[in-house]
Amino acid sequence: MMSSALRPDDGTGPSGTAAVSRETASPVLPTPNASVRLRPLGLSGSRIEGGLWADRRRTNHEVTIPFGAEQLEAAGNLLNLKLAAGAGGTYRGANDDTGNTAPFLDSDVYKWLEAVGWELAQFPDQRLLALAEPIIELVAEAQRADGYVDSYYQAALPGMEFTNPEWGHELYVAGHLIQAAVAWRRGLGDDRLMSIAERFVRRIEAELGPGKRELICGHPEFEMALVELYRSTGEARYLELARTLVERRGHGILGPCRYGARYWQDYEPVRTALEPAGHAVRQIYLECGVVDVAVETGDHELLEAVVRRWESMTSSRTYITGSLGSRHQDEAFGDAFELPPDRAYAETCAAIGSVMLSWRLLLATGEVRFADLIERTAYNAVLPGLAFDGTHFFYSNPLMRRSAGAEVLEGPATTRRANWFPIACCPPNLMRFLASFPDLAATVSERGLEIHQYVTGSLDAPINGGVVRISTETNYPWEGVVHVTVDESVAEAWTLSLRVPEWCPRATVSLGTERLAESGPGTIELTRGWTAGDQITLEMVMSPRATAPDPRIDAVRGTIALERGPLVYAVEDADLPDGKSVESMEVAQAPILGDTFQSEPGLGELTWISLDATLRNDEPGPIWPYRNLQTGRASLAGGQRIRVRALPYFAWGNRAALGMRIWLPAIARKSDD
Ligand code: FUB
Ligand code: ZN
Repeated sequence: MMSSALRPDDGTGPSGTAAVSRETASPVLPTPNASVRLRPLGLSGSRIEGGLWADRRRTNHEVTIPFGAEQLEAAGNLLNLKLAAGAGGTYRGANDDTGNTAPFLDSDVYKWLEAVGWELAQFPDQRLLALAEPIIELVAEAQRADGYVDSYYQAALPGMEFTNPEWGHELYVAGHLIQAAVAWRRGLGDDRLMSIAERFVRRIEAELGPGKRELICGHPEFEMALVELYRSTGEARYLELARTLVERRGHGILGPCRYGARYWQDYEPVRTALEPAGHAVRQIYLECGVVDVAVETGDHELLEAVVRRWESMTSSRTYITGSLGSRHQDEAFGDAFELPPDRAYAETCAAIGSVMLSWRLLLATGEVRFADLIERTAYNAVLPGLAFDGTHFFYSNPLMRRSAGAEVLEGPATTRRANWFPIACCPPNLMRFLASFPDLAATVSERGLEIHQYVTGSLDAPINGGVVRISTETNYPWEGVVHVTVDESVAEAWTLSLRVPEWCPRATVSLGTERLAESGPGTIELTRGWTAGDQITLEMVMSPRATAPDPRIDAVRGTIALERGPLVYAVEDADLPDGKSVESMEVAQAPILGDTFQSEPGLGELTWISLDATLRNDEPGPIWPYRNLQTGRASLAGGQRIRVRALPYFAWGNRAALGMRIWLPAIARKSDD
């Protein structure tokens, strides 16, 4: 149940804001001419009303976003904009690992504003509006007469605008400003941020638009934002600028950096690059812009190039959680199959970017594999980033924490969840992700309505000139049963498409007592004349399973992971006998798995998986950790046999104990063990 503070939008918008005609409230809204198969329903057409996502989204609205405003104040992000607006003082910003002041603090303000825009579009709330109003005014005051607005260059490096395309992040910051502006326009009919954003883009165009200096930004982001600006304003020159920037990339425009040109994807044109490379968030955000340009210009070759890299990414550079980026040093994709669990960087933003990319590819192609990756990533790579209390975050999301590992207290590699980060980055990205998440649940097409993500909620879809209204009820992801009720339909037949996830061996669909279809992974399409009151039940077989990694992922060879439905599981020290560590745990290669739905203090209701495990009696002290197999035994097995329980990975790190692992060493039992 939504609390009383979260009442659905009554359509009037916040008082005192300039009303413009409303577009569909969606972050990605292809034009009618775009080459896409599916179209978003937007936040007024796709609503989440109960279950796990409703809970996390309520925490986001009531706790995380207000907390974010406090942190933006405390960390200096707002102060910097005040300096740009003429106040006295010194620019504040944490140093990055090169010792330079991070130049992109404004982007966190814009991500936060975007989150508020999408939230207010769904749930009018004077408290949130009152937090956002002065910040919007502050951005307006900070903007210079020539349209430029970037507090770093205004307050810390005046006169140096557009001199450091590699690290300056100016277009990255502008991209986030545009996305916030799009949220406030589409969600609320409020154009104040939009006019600021357009004036800034004109200033940027004058500097590096077509026929001007051949610049690109070291951090992609502006490209996808520009396409959205084109979609919202109808101004073709924004699309042309996005296309130009996409085509410029890959020709060595940016100077070399210590990690090489792959770091910022300037080593190979986007049409010919075969693999994802370099900094994960940069690569993923670039891909989003490339897809947007491709579908708006009908450039199939460009789209195919992205799909090719998506396939390379998913087949060899994606963690089981859906996370991306195995290298801390440069926050980068590693080599193929370089996926260490304990040293995983797996930035929350890279996972959010992965969802953003797969959503665009889903709209473009209609292929269910993209919705599958969205599901895996949303549950197992994005959700873990936010603690249940709503005020602690993970930036990096490793798949293992050592029980006695070194405590890192600050920065992206914090061992425990942190309140905030010196360079915030991921928390406000989580806020905007959760705020706009319902948009990902379903789409509409020429054929009918497609349901991609299973939630309790309701959908309104324009079909055959009328409106189809659907409500869905489910206890997903804990159970695989989804009830779909047609509340209102149109006279003509239309197709209801239901995704059968990649993890599901078998699903059936019934209408009342009549069995309509049965399927493995893929899509069940039901075409008929639907009438109000029709009740469809989708039943997906959901049981715990053990998963083995590809042997080429050397770091986890000889282990298994536990999964159930869309969720990846982990074992935490908190669930072992006192003093025992997940590091000494061994399980069978094909364990017998049980599952129980139960409530746990601090964690709420979760389905746990149980299995037998051995906790080895590891020798204490400095012994040689290798054994001669000619003289020793094949396994260290022997120790305490216990029944252990695993929890959904997204719930880890909410209790005091440190140790956690997803991949469990699996021992083939031999008679002499
Ligand atoms: O450079 C801006 C952001 O900071 C990147 O997207 C993140 O990876 C973090 O490094
Ligand atoms: Zn981040």
